[in-house]
This record gives sequence, C-alpha cells and structure tokens, in this order.
Amino acid sequence: MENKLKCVRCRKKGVIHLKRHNAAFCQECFLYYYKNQVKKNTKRHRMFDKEDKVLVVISGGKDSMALWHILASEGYNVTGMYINLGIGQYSDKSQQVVESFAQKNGLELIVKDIKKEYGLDIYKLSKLLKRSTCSVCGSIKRYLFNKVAYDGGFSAVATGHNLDDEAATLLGNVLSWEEGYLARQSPVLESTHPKLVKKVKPLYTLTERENLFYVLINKIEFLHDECPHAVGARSILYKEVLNRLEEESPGTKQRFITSFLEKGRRHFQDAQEKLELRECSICGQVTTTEVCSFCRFVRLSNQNTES
Ligand code: Q46
Ligand code: ZN
Repeated sequence: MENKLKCVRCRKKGVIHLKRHNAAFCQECFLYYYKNQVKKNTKRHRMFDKEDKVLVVISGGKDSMALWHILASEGYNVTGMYINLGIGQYSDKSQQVVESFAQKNGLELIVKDIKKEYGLDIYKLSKLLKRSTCSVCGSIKRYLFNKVAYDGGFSAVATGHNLDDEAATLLGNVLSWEEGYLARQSPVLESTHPKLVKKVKPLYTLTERENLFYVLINKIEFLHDECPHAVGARSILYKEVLNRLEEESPGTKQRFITSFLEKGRRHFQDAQEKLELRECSICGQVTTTEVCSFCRFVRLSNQNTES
C-alpha cells in the first residue's frame, strides 16, 4: 500500500494515484505524465504540429481550460474560441472566466455571441423547430467552430473531450449499434471537403479527474458549473455506469476506447454515410442541403422578430 503512494518516477511522496496505470505520481511527475500523454496523442494521430494554427474550443470548464493551457505552454500556435450561447448566467460567467484567463496569460481569443451577432436564441429556435435545446445548440456550435477555423486559416479545431466523454459516447453508440457514429468515432476527424477543417481531441486518453488535477495544480480558473441543459443527459448515466465498472476493474474505460480504435472501428467503415456535400447558397459553408441549418436558423429568427 505504502509503495502505491510513492511516485513511480522519482519515489517521492505521491499526490495522485492512477489506478488504471497502477501508478502514483508526485505533482511534478504528474505534469510530466500529462504533458507526455498530450504529446503522444497529437503525434500518434498526426493531429497537428508546432507549425499549424490550432483553434481551441473553450467552454470555460476544466477540460477545455486544461487543453488551452497545456497547448499554449508547450508552444503550440493556439487561439481560443468561445461562443456565448445565451444560456443565462452560465454563459455570462463562463465568458468572464475565459476572457480573464486569456488576458492574464496574453492568449489570443475569438469570442462569438450568437444573439448579438446573428440574432439567434436557442430557446426560441428549439420551440419553433420542435427540436431539443441541445440539438439546436450543437448545430450552431459545429457551424461556428468550422466557419471560424476555415475563415481564419486554421489547420485543426481542438476540443477538450476526455476519456470519460469518449467512453460514454462509445457506450451509447454501442448500445444502439449506431453504425454511422461508430465509423466516425475517433480522436481525429479528418477533413472530407476543402472547406471542412479537421477536428481533434488531444485529451482523449486523460480522465476528467486528471484534467481537474491539472487545472488545480496550475491554479487555472475554471467554471465549476455544468451547462444547466447537461443535467439528466443520457451521457451522464453512461458515465456513472462506466465509473462503477472502472471501480471494480480499473482500466476498463481506457481498454474500451483503445481496443475499439485498434480492433473495432474498422468493422464499421462500410457504414460511413456517403453524404453528398455541397456549399450553402447563402453562406458558402459545407452542408447537405441547399441552405445550411445555421442560415435557416438565422432566417427563421429574423422572420420571427419582424412578425
Ligand atoms: S449542447 Fe446542450 Fe451543451 Fe449546448 S445546451 Fe448546454 S448541454 S452547451 S455540450
Ligand atoms: Zn449557410
């Protein structure tokens, strides 16, 4: 037991025990481990290198703040991107956290406000379209990540998805055998059109707990609250189930993801939807319909303010 609490690298007193690696680390060696994981992931999956311009999507939560911090401190050419989605106090508070971090650390940040810039309201749209708030919000976010990245000449869009997120998504997709999603689940989503920017997840082998530890030891401010609409999401239940499995058998989540990527994913490649991609007749962004969903949202919002 005592052995477990000694750092596996330097034998000093361990401050965090990672059961799935059967290893404890002191603060300094944990940072070495964390940095190494990010380095390995970006290299192994050819996500980006130091010459690339990377757009990092920031929500203000621990994962995206950790990602922004580690990439900037490792000398990558990163710009943060924050979208104010008009979700009451949650949006106001997160914007403050993100802006203050950028200012204190001299980091570049692009802020988009969907209400001020485009007149979009996710609540009104979700009512008008009879779609869930998260589905409307998700479409808007995906559109803006890509548009900002493409217009700004970025080589990749990086998100803070962690091991817990990836394992929960995989479990959800497996439970209903979502072949199309399984074919695409990967730490890297390559570009399939000249106007689509590659999406990458450099933290996909690090857990929520490790990201939390990283932000705490680096004294990075972050928003503790989750988006109020995340409450009750299916993914939270999947995370709880996986945590239970992890308790009994440490390493389950990592094995689930890495074995899927190594052995499982290829069996779903035929299920990749071969969608015909075209350019939106209004904004020129990639879509499968004549007018993209974002431009339809803007049109609908304008009609409803006029009437
Ligand atoms: S989709 Fe839904 Fe998230 Fe948008 S409304 Fe909040 S929970 S932020 S990842
Ligand atoms: Zn459009």
